Amino acid sequence: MEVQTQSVALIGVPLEEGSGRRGAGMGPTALRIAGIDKALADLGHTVVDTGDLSIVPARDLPNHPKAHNLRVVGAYTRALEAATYDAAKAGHFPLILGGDHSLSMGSVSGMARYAAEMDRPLFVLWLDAHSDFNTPETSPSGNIHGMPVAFFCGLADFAHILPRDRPLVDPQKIFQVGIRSVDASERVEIRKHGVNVFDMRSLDEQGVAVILRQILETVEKANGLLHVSFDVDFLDPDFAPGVGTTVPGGATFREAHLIMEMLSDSGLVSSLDLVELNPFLDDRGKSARIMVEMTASLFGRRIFDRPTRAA
Ligand code: B3U
Ligand code: MN
Ligand code: MN
Repeated sequence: MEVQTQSVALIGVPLEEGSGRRGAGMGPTALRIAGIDKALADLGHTVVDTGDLSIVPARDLPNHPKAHNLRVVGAYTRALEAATYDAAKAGHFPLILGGDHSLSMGSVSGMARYAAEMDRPLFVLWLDAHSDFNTPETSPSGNIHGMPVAFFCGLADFAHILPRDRPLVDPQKIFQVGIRSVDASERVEIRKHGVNVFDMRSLDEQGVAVILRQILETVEKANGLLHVSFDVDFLDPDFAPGVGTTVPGGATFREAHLIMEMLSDSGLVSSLDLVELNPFLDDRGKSARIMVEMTASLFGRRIFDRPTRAA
C-alpha cells in the first residue's frame, strides 16, 4: 500500500506545569533529537516545524486551589487550541510534541472547532494508563494533566479558559485504550457519561486488533475525524521508563506497534499528541526513540506491505 504523503505541522508544547513534577517540558526537544522530523521526511511527508509555543501566564484566570498552575496551563490551552485549529485549517496534520497531558485541552479543543466547521464528528482515541477524567472537585492531586478529558467534554469548572460556545467532545465518541489506573470518582463519571473504555483486561482478553477494528469501523461509519492522544505511560515502563507516572502492566511494543499500523491503514487519523515524555527520567533516550518509532508506523512505515482487505 502506498503511503499517503501529508504535510505535517510539528507544534512543540514545552508544558510541565500540569503535572506534579518537572521534566516533561523537555519533551519536545527530546523528540526532535530522537529524529521525529527525519522519520517523517524519510517516508515522503513534508514536515513543517513551527517551533515551540511560548506563553505568558493568563492573568485573567484565578489561582485555582484545586487546579495547580491554572494560569500557565490555561495560557498554553489557548495558544495550542489556536495553533492546532490553524494548522488543520491550512491543510496540515497537527502533530503536537508534548509536554504533559494537560496540553490536550488545547489540541483536542482546536480539532473540535475544526471538525465542527467541517460538519464532521470528532472522535478521540486516548492511549493511556489513566483516564484523565478528573475535575478539580474530584482530583486527588490537583494536577491538571489528570483532567483534560473532562475539560474537553465541558465538565471542568475552569471551562471558561476557552470561549463558552466552543464545540465540545461527546464523551461517547471517546475511546480509551490501555487504562489501568482509575480513581474511584473517575470510574463513576466515566460510566455516567458513557466514555468507551477498553481497559488492560479487555486488551488481554480480546487483543488489540479486535478492539481497534471496532473503533475504526465506528469512526468510518460516522465519517468522523480521529484525534489520537498518546501518553507514554500507555506503554509498559520496562521499555518506556521516561515518564513521571509509570504504571506496571502496560502495552507491549508489539501491541502499540500494531495499533499504529492499523491506524495508518485506516487513513482516519487527523491529528496526534505525543505526551508525558520526561527526558529527565528516561534511559539514554530510549523512550523518546520508541515514541518516534511509533509515530513513523502511524505515518506509514511498514515491515512489509499487506494486501488491502478487499483484495
Ligand atoms: N488520576 C491521578 C493520577 C494521574 C492522572 N494522570 C496522570 N496521573 N499522569 C490524578 O492525579 O488525577
Ligand atoms: Mn494521560
Ligand atoms: Mn497517563
